[in-house]
Amino acid sequence: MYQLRFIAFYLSLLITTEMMSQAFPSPMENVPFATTFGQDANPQWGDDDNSQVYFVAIPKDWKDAVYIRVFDGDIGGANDEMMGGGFNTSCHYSIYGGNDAYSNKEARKVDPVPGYKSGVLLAEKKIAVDANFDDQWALLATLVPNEGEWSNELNAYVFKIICDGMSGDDANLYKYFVSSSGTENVPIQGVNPFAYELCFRLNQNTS
Ligand SMILES: [Ca+2]
Ligand SMILES: [Ca+2]
Ligand SMILES: [Ca+2]
Repeated sequence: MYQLRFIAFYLSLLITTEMMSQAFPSPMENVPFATTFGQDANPQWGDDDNSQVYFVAIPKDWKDAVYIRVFDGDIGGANDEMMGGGFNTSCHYSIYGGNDAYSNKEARKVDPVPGYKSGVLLAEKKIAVDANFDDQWALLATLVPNEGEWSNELNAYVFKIICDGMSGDDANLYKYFVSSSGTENVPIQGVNPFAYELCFRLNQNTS
């Protein structure tokens, strides 16, 4: 009973505003974690596509390396939502740049369609239960700004970060930070993460 009530509070929300923060989801929006379920989870729990797409725009003046860090990138231990009596879920993180990573219309649709992984694959990591990623910040990828797709509209290089739920029925809760350091969260002036859909848990304490 508790579990049913609990999981009913995951929502996939359409996002039209930029988040204006280098942590994403943005703490200013009072969304502490993004949520991505494994593919064996019931879609009625709130995640209809088992995939979360973010874009990150890096201002053209920033020439140094950019570090994508993830908090609680694993699916196990703290923060995550166990279903079915044990953690059995893995997630595949992938980061894309180059032509088409952002400009491809399919990549900006709310639901993943063939083509949402457009662009050049720059980094990927598959994580399941992993103490090195549990309840702490960890480095996911190191990026060279001009490997992103150049956008005249944004006056920035744009990267695409995807978290796909793979097999399993649990919920991965996690968040990202775009940092100028690989070992701590140091904001970069002008960096702008944004998304077109976000699945997150509304409120844990509803009863
Ligand atoms: Ca965890
Ligand atoms: Ca499970
Ligand atoms: Ca997690």
